[in-house]
Amino acid sequence: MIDKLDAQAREILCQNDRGGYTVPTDGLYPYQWNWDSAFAAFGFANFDIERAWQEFHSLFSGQWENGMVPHIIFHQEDKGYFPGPDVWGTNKSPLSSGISQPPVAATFVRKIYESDPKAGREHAAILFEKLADWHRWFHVNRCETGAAVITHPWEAGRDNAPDWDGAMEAIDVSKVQPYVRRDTSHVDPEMRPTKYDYDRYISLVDFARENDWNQDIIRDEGAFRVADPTMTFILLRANRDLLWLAKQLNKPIDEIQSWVDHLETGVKTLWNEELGAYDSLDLKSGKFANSLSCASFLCWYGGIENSKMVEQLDLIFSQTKYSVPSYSPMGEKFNAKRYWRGPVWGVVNTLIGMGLEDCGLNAHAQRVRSDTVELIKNNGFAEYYDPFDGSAAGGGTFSWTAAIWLSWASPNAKEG
Ligand code: 9WN
Repeated sequence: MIDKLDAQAREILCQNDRGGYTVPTDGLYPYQWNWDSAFAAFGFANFDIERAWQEFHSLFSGQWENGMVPHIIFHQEDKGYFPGPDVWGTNKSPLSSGISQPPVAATFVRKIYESDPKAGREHAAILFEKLADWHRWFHVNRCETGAAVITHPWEAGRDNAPDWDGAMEAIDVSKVQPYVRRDTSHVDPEMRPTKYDYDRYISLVDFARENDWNQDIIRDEGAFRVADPTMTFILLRANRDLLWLAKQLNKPIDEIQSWVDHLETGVKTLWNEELGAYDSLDLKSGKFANSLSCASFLCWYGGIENSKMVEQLDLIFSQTKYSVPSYSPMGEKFNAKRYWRGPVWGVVNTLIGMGLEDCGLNAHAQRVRSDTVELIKNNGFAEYYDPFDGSAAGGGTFSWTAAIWLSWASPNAKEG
């Protein structure tokens, strides 16, 4: 059974390979997505390390002059996805979106390099400078209050999380032109964000495009600016791994160390005492979201230990058959099927599990891993899963779920 799943996972990655870059799944997501791609590389490294390195190089082919690495690279136009390159209007080559995504890449570059330093040294040296430029972009443009900030829900990779509900209310959608969504023709609309959400997603893109993606204008006048635990913990971890790479490659370390120090202090601004957890903070209103989400549990991945968060995780474990739900089942906005408002995501479980293990919380890490194994074994390589009955939701034959199976969840995984 396990060997069969390993073979299936490899087959999914190969099927979703478009020649040097991997699409998340055929149809629903026909382009290269940023953090999906880093996960795909982590999966490929299990059986084809050169292909893994190639995935990073194709991702960084989309890097902007200012260091930003876009969340989507539109290598080949495809009418099956909305919003396409014309809506983003970034005029970059290759065509790309104008926002970023959680920078898991440095962490997977490190892991893949460590698995075979000889094969990886040259690749890691090329990628090091690009990663540093990208992380610097976050620190210059997105870390003004200490924690890392997102300017669009898509940037956190948790599109319709309840975290953004408050901030979304304030977005003006009166100028949004009629549009046709494509996602709901691939997947049950009940499992996707609503039209209310999409109108706001597009309004934010329209504003940034009309202002030529100028980061100062987006910061000062944009309608959405939320300090987010996903971005903060992932960037903190990525900086720690970049620092490790710098030492291996005899590169300067002071600037990277200052980024680590900055975020170690910055995460404290995300502690919501009332909730007793790390939370998203709307910088426009100054209000916490009051959302206990899967991102709250990325603290260990960021290298931050917190005993209250262990209690919170124990409580979450007791609520559903499969953990970790993307939003607390005790929260009033919980929905077991709707995307980032309840379902379990294997990729986030991987990051949470890695963090727990790094911090010596082995029993908790084991629970997260075994739930992920059961979900995949019983329901296939889905985009996400219902936390109560485990049923598959969203897209199928999903690259990042196949990747984390191969490199983290499978009993045969190197990381396992
Ligand atoms: C928008 C590709 C991406 C993931 C995100 C996930 C979803 C896109 C969408 O799919 O977002 O970026 O159209 O719904 O939320 O995390 O990277 O798998």
